Amino acid sequence: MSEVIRVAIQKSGKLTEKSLELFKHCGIDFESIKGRLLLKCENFPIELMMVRSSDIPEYVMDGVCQLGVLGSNVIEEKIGPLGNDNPLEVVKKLGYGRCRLSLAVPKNAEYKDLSYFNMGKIATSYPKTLRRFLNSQNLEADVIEISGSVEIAPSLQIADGICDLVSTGTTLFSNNLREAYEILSSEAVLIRSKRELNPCQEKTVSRFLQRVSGVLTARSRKYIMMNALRSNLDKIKSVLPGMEGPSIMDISNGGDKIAIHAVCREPIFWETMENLKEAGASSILVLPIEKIID
Ligand code: PRT
Repeated sequence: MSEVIRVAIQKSGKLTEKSLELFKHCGIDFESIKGRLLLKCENFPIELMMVRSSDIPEYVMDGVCQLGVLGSNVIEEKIGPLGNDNPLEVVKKLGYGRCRLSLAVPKNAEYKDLSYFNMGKIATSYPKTLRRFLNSQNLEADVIEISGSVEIAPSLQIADGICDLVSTGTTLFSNNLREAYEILSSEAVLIRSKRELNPCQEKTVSRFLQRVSGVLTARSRKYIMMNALRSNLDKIKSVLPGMEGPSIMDISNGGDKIAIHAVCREPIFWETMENLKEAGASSILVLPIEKIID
């Protein structure tokens, strides 16, 4: 029974670099052979299949791949909304590739609310998601399917608005458009089929997920070290929300001074460090954490 699992990721595009980086941080090394679409790994029972994002849902559903990394917007478009009826499930949100699918209108359009689109024309590369949204809002509009450069449609006067992915908003701005309504938000997710795998593959999936969780948890936490008088400990604890611990250590020849070490779940800003100093802490160090297994 094979324990090897195949994971589909985007071959080249907005999610590729961050996805490869995630595998690297999980300690999973792939042979790097330019142009090869199936990459083997020597230190983990995993193969990486480099494909187009839009093909990933099918590959995972058909069992060609056991896992896939893609934007959740692609699942919505290709298969349908996530939930009980969807044969795919999200096993981990990955926190990158964040964007939103939005309706946008020409900058000078008289847009007040969604009724602007009723009986109008909307250009999009996401026709299924858009039609579902229009139905849910009891709106009727002509959906014009365009596979790329959707932003140009209103200036060519073939549409009254568009429905496209937005991240920074720069593309809309440069095409004299403005965001009118967010239909859904998206980020990169790790998906699998709801069908059971063989027990050895299930074990590999669990091991892989543990590593991914370890990397993502570590990214959201920081390790903080400082010195202070023992009498200031309570004040210091009140400055640091989301602190686990802390560990308290005596400092040799430090008198009443102690060393305080803790893992923080919340961001530590310069203001937090200034407040710590005011509460009596000195030699404050904030360090990134590479991996965590709870
Ligand atoms: O792999 P395949 O060719 O099938 O997919 P693709 O052509 O959709 O690839 P790609 O690389 O464009 O997008 C891959 C995934 O990245 C998408 O499915 C989203 O989940 C995610 N993502 C995140 C984005 C964006 N941000 C994004 N800004 N995908 C596309 N864009 C485009 C958008 O379509 C528009 O043209 O960027 C433009 C807008 O960006 P801003 O920053 O100017 O607002």
